Amino acid sequence: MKSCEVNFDGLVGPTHNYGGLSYGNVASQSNCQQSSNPREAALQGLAKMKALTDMGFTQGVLAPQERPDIAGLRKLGFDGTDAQVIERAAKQAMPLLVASCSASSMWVANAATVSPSADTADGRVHFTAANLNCKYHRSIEHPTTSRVLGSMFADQQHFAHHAALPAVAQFGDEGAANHTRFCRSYGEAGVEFFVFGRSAFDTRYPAPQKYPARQTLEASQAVARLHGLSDDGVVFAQQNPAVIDQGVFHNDVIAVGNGEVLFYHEDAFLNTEHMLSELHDKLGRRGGRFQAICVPRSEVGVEDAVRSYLFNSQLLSRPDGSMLLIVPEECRGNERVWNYLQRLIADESPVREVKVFDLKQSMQNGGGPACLRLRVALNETELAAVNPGVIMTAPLYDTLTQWVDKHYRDRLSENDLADPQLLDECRTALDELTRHLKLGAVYPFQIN
Ligand code: SUG
Repeated sequence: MKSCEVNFDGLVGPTHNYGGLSYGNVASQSNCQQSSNPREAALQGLAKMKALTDMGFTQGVLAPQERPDIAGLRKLGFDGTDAQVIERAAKQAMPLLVASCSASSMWVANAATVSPSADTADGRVHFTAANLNCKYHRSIEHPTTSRVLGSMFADQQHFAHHAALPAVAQFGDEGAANHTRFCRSYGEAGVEFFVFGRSAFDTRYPAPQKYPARQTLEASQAVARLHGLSDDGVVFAQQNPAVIDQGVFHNDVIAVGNGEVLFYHEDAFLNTEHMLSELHDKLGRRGGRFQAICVPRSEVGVEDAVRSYLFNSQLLSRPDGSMLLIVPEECRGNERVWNYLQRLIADESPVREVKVFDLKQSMQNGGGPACLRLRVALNETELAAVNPGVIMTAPLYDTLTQWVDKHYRDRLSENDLADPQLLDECRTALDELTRHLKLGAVYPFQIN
């Protein structure tokens, strides 16, 4: 049966802003309190989705979340009407209001970890929502994420959903941003590659000194167990703590994999040789030929990789077996990175083409092309079971761009977050969106 990988991109929400909320994420910190343009952000994301659809890839859309998160603010002791909750939070604890307004659910590589049916014991596609418990503004995403994913992948015969892991730092889980899958073809059993930043219980693993390691080994192991993956179908590897301290807060900032190929930076991992040989052997036992493309630090330093987001690219397989790399505009703006990319496609590498996208609004918060998408490998039957309302088409693209033009502001700064009108605008927009995407009631304001 035919299988493919579908990219579900996060639609940027109406409250997209620069809150400086992510310690350890260089872009988020350095753009703190700049004014944002939510409309442009959403349109940039939609343009990428449309371009991939036009290239023949199956593309989906993942809905944004209700912000400000009034229910969350109430749990923190702010009461009264919804407008009073916002007003009181703005007066007493502005950082909490800012965190409650974040549109961070757009980075859906962090929404969940997904294992395709070819890898799992019960032959279903498994999803575990990520607890994102390293940062408050991200830890509030998973309940709605679970409802949205449940509505998109509702058929229990094909899809299994697991709740987020326990919400403690020891099980810090950032979803697919620290997970890659290698396979000969999407429908065949593959090798799932889990990359963690530290161990919560085993002191033999080193940890970064400056910035947090968000993903733990124990969280990755729990996800692999929940999904029913076999030992010979998984590899666990540790991220190099030194690069976390240079701003590599997720593995997808320093490596990307697809098919039989791992594209990574020389400094990305610890014990790299051992890891590569394990990937080679395990994929080999599944009939695949593992290929590693290592970018040497002499050609691209970690700092250039973090600034340009070279590795936060989408590596996509084309029907002729060659690969396409989707990179952000910032790669073209960095001479060393751009020269490297020209050499890469001129070489005998599987990557034959590079396409550049302007995602500046998201990039300024540390989210590149790969952060904006959640990959789900599906066979034909499973694809047919996905809620068709979320699959990108030319008419849906038109509907969504008009919807953005109608509801989104083109400028948002911190003061605007205290405006109760913003909550009404967000709810009105999302209510309409659930009808466009045929999601049903998924938001707190629709349920309570
Ligand atoms: O979690 N930025 C996100 C960026 C996530 C990128 N995702 C992947 N690498 N897969 C984060 O750090 C910044 C929000 C702000 O500062 O307003 C933020 O949450």
